[in-house]
Amino acid sequence: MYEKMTPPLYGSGVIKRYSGNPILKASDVPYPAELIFNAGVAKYNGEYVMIFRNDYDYVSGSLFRGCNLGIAKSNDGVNWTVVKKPFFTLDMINDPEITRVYDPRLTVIDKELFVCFAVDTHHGVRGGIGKIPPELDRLEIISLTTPDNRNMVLFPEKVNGMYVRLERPFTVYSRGRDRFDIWISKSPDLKYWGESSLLLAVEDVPFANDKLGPAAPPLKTPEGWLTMFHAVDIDPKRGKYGWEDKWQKRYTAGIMLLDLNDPSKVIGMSKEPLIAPEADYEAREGFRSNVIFPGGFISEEDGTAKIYYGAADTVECMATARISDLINLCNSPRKEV
Ligand code: BMA
Repeated sequence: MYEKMTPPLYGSGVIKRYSGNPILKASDVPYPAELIFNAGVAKYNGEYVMIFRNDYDYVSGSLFRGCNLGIAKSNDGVNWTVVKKPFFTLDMINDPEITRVYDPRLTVIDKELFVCFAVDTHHGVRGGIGKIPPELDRLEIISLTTPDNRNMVLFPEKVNGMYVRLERPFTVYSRGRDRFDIWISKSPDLKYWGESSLLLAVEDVPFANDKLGPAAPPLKTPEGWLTMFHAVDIDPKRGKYGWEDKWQKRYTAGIMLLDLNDPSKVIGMSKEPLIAPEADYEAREGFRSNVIFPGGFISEEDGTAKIYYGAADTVECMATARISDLINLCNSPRKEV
């Protein structure tokens, strides 16, 4: 099965990488920072807000002693200024059970800012949802899943009176180690979640053989919810990429359309990656080369979208595309591979 995935993958021609990539890197951050990546981005109260992951104090292998969340602001979504102090550090929550909070995704719902995040604990990985007040100075936790779950993201509005989230449980026993799919759940209040169903399985995605995960809040379009995800293929023949001794995975971005009235139905999907690691800062440099990890998807008035993604688990990058082109990709027939 893995053999099939080894050929190079290329992203879609409708994507344009920002020529000044990366848009945020460790040297832009005014406190200890080594890897700046996997950010959530939202347009909120007249400006662009980004909350990014910062891994620092490198030990060896994949181990960093520190991880916090930083915050940056921008007037144009391109040029960012990092706020002097981190937005979130572990000592702000005084819970010895929690060892790390990371990979934030921001969603504005009814003019309020919410964040989903992954939480490592001594008893498994949990998906968190929190509210961020207008001062952007604290995280108010609303709910945490049971382990193992992460990569959660909220829709930007209720659908048929219910909040909706995408999520990625780790079905280690039933699906085998690393064969993880995207699920969808509903809630009346962001706290209690249910009516869960499978949304997209690894075998539905021709460019994945390992696992999938939700990316950024879906964009509402007349054709459906335009929804990005990440897709992972693993190739045991890959050896050392980046700083680690062994890194055999490749993360790409995919795109699909979900039914407007019933987002648990996938109504279209590009059968090829939307973004594959191709630029040096994605494919050849950094801590874990070959990683595209999208977390922000912002629609602009001119019909384009800004896509924000972590590259090589090292820097934060941006690409743009016309929303109509992205919709066409989801509706285009499968190319034979
Ligand atoms: C996933 C998460 C992400 C990371 C990716 C690639 O499992 O840990 O935060 O970007 O791996 O290393």
